[in-house]
Amino acid sequence: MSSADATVKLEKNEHIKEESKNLRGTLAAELDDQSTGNISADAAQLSKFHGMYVQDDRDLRGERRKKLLEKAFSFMLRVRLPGGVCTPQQYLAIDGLSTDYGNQTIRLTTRQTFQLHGLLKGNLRSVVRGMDAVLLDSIGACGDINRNVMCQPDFKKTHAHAKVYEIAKGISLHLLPKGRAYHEIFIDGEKVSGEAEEEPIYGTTYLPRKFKIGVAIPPTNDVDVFSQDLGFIAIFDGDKLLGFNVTVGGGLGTTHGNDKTYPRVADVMGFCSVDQVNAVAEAVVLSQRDHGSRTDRKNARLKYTIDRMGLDAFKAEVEKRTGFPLDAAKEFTFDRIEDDYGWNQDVSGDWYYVQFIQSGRIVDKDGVNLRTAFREIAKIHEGDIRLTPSQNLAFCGVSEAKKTEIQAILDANNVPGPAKLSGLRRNALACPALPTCGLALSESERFIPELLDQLETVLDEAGLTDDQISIRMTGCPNGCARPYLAEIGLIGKAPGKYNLYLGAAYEGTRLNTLYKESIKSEEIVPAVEPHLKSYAKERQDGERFGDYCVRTGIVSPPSKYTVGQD
Ligand code: SRM
Ligand code: SF4
Repeated sequence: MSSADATVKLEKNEHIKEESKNLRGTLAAELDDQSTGNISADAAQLSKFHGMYVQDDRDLRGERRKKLLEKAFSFMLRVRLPGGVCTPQQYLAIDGLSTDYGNQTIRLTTRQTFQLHGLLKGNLRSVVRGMDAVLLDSIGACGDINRNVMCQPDFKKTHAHAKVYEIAKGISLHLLPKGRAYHEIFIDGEKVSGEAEEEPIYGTTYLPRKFKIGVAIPPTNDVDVFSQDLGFIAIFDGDKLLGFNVTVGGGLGTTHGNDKTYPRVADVMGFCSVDQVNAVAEAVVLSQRDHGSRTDRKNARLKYTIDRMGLDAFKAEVEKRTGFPLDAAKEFTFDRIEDDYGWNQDVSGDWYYVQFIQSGRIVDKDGVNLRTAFREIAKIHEGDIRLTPSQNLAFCGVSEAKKTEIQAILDANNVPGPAKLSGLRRNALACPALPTCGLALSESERFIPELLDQLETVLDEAGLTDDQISIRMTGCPNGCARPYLAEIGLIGKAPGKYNLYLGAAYEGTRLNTLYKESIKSEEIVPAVEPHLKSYAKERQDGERFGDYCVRTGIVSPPSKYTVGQD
C-alpha cells in the first residue's frame, strides 16, 4: 500500500516523515531550545533516524512528579557500526564521550554496536561531532530505515570473514540515506536548507517500519539470522565464497494481547552470488517499502508483508526488481552461537581475547573496573576491536608481547576471565529495560544477574554447570534480546512478572513456546528446575535443553514458525 493512496488513513508517522524535509523537521531549532530537556513528539520520531531516542530516568519519575519537575529527560544515542568492528581510537572516543556527556557507562547492544545513555539535549551536537572526528556516525541506527547491519565477528580473522565483513559493510553503505539532514543538524551547523533532496531508495516516507539485516557464516548463527528482516548466509566451497542464501521475513517483536502480532523465523528464499548482494538487498527493501503496511505500524514489519503476500509472490516481486532470478538455496548447517571467550589464536598466530560482559554494560562497578581496563587496553592495543551479537567485546590481532600487557591490565582491574563462567551465563542476554527504556514493563538487565546466580545453583546440583544452555530476558514483548529464540526465554509482563518460554533450538532455527504466563520473578527458578534436573538424567546423546523440552512434550514446538528451506 503506498502513502499516495488517499482513500486510506495513514499512520501519523507517515505524515511526520513526509512533511519532515528528509528528516529535518523542527529538530535543529528544538535542540537550541533550552527551556526543556525534551523535544516534541514529532521531532522525537525524526531523531530516531539520526540514531537518538529521547528517554527519561524512570527511577526518578515519582520523585520529580511530587516536586512538579519535568521528567529527567536525556537521550540515548546508538552508533552505526556495521559488523561491530572498530579501531581502538574509535573505542576511546566513545569512552570519552560517555565520560564527558553520558552516564559513565557504555552499553554494547544485541546488534553489535555502542549505545550511550544519559546524554543531555544540549550536548548532542558535541557527541555527534566527537564521533565524526573518528569517522563514526549514528545515521539510520534507529527509525524506519535499514539498521546496523550485523555480521558474524569471526575472531579467527579468516580470509572468509574478511570478505564477508566487507560485504556487510557494503550493504550498510548502499542502504544509507543520501540526505544531508544529519550533517546539517548535528555537525556543520549550517542553516538548515528548505529543500528536500532526492532519496532514491527511501523516498520521502522511508520504510513502513524498522528494517534489519544480518550476515551469518555457518556453522555459527550468533547473528540470529532467522530473526532478521533480511539475512544472508555465507556459502563456501573450502575457502572460496560462492555467495549467500537469502532469508526474508524474520522478526520477533510482539504486543501482549494483540494476536495480530507474532514472532516469526525467516524463510530461506534462494541463493545469490557475491556480486548480486546489494541488488538483492535493495530489491527486498524496495518491495517492503511499497508493500508494507502504512496504515498499521503494529503490522508493518516485513514478516507481516510476506505472510500477507505469500513467499512466492514476494520472491517474484524481488526478482522483478533485480531483473535476475535467485538460484535454489544451498545446504547449510548451524550448530553454535556462543562467543569464543578468553584467549585464543587466529589463523595468523596472533591472539584474540573475548571478554564476557553481563548484558553488554561496560562499567566500573563492585570492584571490577571493566571500563577502566578497556580504556587502558585500547590505549596500547594495535589490532581491532569487535563487538559480538551476544553483547560481548573482543580485542583481536594481539601479539604475544601485547597479550602479556593486556592480561596484566585485566588482572589489575579485577576483570574475571571465562574460567568460572557457567554454560548458561555464557549464553545469557538481557535488554536494558528499566530505568532507561520507556517501554519496559519489568526489570531485565538489573534482574538477570540475580536470576543467573539462582539458576547456577540448580545447574551445579544437576551437573549441568558446563552445558551450553541459552537464556534471554527482556522487560517487554518487543524482544530486544531475542528471547523468542532462547531455550529459556523470559519476557516482562508487569512489574515483577514474566512470561516463561521454553523449547527454542539453541542454534536459533526454531522459536520457543509459552510455557507459563505471568509468573512472579521468584517462581521462575521453581518452574524451570524440575526440567533442568530431568534433562540432566534423561537427555539423549548430544541433545540440547530446548530440543529435550520439545521431545518430551514439556512444550509443543510452534508448528508454523520453524525455519524450513523453501
Ligand atoms: Fe529494541 C525498541 C533497545 C535490539 C525489537 N529497543 C527499543 C527501544 C529503543 C525502546 C523505544 O523504542 O523506546 C529500546 C531502548 C532501550 C534502552 O534504554 O536502550 C531498545 N533493542 C534495544 C537494544 C539496545 C537491546 C540490547 O539489549 O542490546 C538493541 C539495540 C540494537 C541495535 O544496536 O540496533 C535492540 N530490538 C532489538 C532486537 C534484536 C535484534 O534486532 O537483533 C529486536 C527484536 C528483533 C526485531 O526487531 O524483530 C528489537 N526494539 C524492538 C521493538 C519491537 C519491534 C517490532 O517489530 O515490534 C521495539 C519497539 C518498536 O519498534 O516499536 C524496540
Ligand atoms: Fe525496552 Fe522492551 Fe526492548 Fe527491553 S525488550 S529494551 S523493555 S523495548
